Amino acid sequence: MTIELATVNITSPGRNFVTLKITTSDGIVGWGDATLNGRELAVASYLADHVASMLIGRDEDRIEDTWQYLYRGPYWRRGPVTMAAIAAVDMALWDIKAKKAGMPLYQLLGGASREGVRVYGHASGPDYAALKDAIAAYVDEGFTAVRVQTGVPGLGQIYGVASSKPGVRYDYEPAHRAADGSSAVRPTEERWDTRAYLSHMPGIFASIREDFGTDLRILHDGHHRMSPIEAARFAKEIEPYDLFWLEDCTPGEDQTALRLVRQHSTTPLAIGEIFNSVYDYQTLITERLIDYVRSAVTHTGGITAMKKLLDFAAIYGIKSGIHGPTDISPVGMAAALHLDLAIHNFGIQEYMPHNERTLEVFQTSFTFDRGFLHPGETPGLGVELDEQAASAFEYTKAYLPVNRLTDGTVHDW
Ligand code: GCO
Ligand code: MG
Repeated sequence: MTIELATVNITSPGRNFVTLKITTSDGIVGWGDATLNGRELAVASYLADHVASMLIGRDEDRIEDTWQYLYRGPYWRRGPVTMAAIAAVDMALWDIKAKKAGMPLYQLLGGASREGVRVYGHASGPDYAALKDAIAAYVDEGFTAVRVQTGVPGLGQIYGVASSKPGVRYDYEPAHRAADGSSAVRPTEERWDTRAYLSHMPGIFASIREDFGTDLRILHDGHHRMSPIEAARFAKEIEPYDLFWLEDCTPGEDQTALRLVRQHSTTPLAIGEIFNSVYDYQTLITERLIDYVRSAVTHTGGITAMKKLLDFAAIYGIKSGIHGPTDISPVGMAAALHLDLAIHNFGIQEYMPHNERTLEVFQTSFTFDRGFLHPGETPGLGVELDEQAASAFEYTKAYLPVNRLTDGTVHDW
């Protein structure tokens, strides 16, 4: 059998998703997530204009060969657009192979290494009172791990913190459309002051430990906003609050920056959500500068590449912490869950539940129970895109915000 058709679906049930559909000559359909937040159409074009026709007539079972063909073939390597496109093809082919085998994908990856996948939720609030409510709501639902983000006095809206009070959970949306809901023309802008942040956050962690005790796993995302020396000071100062991890404390592209942080602190470090290749981790892993690998299956070349990356990390005792915000579609999330269940060096999985409209468009078979997810027993990835339902939600351009210091200088985020 061969691949007969490869088409790209773009839908926006509250936020944008790009999904690749591969159909085999005997009618088996596989799905792959190709969503790159704020640059969705670039990946859609890469797939539709440059990859789809090459797939036609290929043997759908030759996943490794297809991966190498798409990675080495075009000469231009890596980068989020290319690697998201390759990821979508890879996921769709694994979906097809597992459907043909009549097994959930995790079985083909070696079978379950655990009963469920521990997840962490996103708690945030403009101030500590709001953050405390949000954490309490997660604890009530059975979550054993929570990422905590909060506003900083003197600063306005900052990334990762829900601004309004839509409910107890204070959900936030990482990308913004225009105020009237139409396509955004340019990103919104936020203001940032690292000094204010560094003096505010340790007290927040102290309050959380006081209110919630020592059992709860607390995670925090620095979102690339600190310099190496600031990150070193911060990581050292928050050691008494026993974080599960401090994520993206410095800008990701400088792997050696984490040497300085490591020299000064034992706070566990996680990095990698903007990485797209195993080479982005070469120094970090071989020098044991991190504790958790944060790549998304969707942005790192798919299941084939993630399995290799995580096996490489395992040799150095480094664990997984796969990226799972709402800009990863349910297809990408399912791919993560199958890997999480199968690999030995699983650490934790990020879980930001999708909204109801998204879950009408993508039918999922994963289940949540008291802080743990399971990918389910449906053959394949266990997610189907309802193209009819998807067609009701037209693509609407949305952008992640840009970050500036209080004097107007463009800053990392
Ligand atoms: C996280 C993140 C996300 C990203 C987002 C960008 O840890 O989940 O930092 O919120 O910023 O995925 O598109
Ligand atoms: Mg992050």
